[in-house]
Amino acid sequence: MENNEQKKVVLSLIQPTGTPTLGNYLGAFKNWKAMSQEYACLFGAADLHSITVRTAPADLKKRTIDLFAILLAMGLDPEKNIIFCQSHVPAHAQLGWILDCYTQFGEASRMTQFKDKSAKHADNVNLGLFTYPTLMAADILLYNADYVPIGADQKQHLELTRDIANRFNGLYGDFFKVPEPFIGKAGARVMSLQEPAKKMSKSDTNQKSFILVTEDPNAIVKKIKSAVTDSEARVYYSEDKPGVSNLMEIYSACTGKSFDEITAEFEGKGYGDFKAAVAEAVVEELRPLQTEYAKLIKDKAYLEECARNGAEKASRIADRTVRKCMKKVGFWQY
Ligand code: ATP
Ligand code: LTN
Repeated sequence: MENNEQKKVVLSLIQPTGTPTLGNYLGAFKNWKAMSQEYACLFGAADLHSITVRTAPADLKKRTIDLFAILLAMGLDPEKNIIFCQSHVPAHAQLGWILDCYTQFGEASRMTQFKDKSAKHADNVNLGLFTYPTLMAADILLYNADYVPIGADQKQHLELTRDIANRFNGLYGDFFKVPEPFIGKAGARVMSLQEPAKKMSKSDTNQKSFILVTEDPNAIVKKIKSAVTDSEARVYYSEDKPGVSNLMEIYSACTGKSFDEITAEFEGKGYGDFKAAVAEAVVEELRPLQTEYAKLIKDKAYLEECARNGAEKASRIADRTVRKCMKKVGFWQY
């Protein structure tokens, strides 16, 4: 990581729970790419987090490698930034344990993600689900991150991270950097193509509701054609038209056009023309990523080399933090 000029540090991870969607891409990855030019960034796969929900071993491995390749394929530079896989850096689990001991049961019990996920996976309410946020706090605090790009659903976890950091600092003197959330600019919240009141999510059971970043262009066109709209056949942005507004958001995010420009472009035309244009914009937006991904995913040796480099660079920073933190707590060191 080039941090000679004391650039601010940005860290964000994503769970390898499935292939990323257009929502992940427009809502998170595009911001990551923009931030990677300006900040000292760490991005990667939160694979330790993803075993809080039962996953077949082969799936975990494939999804992690896929996600890693996608991060590289979208143009994140592994030389300029640190692109890594959480489980390759043991310091995450080490600091996670320490932070568990500075987090109250009551605090962790209040996390809405814990409540939601334990209801959803009632047959597997494991301790990892409960301590998920302290591992996430470790991810962030290990690298003294200044900014953490996250979706609104993760704000509560970031608040808890700040509380833990402040508590530790109160006990042992200023040690952890207290991070700020970075919520991406408006217009990047992509909704389900079938139920536009819900966000587009890779774990949705309805395949027609999402577009995967690696999806075949013909399938993208089909899914956008069958996206839910309304019967008015006029393209304008309105809360009463969630389906059309969502497609406008997508079109705007891919082309840079404003909503007014889009409305003008489709004045007097029906949804057929509009959907065809949205589909083409999405296909074009994803094309460079897909071309690069197709090359990278065949080159396991290169992916492994990048993962090893990323883990080494991350470990250098993270191991120092853990050592210093353990010293503060009073562990015997030699
Ligand atoms: P899951 O379905 O497993 O809950 P997800 O697809 O909802 O996953 P996350 O892995 O929780 O996505 O999120 C990773 C990042 O992508 C976060 O920064 C989140 O804000 C962003 N993101 C996810 N879905 C969308 C969306 N529909 N629109 C915009 N951003 C999104
Ligand atoms: N919980 C996050 C993924 C995540 C993360 C992090 C995000 C794990 N560790 C550290 C930011 C910083 C999610 O589900 N989106």
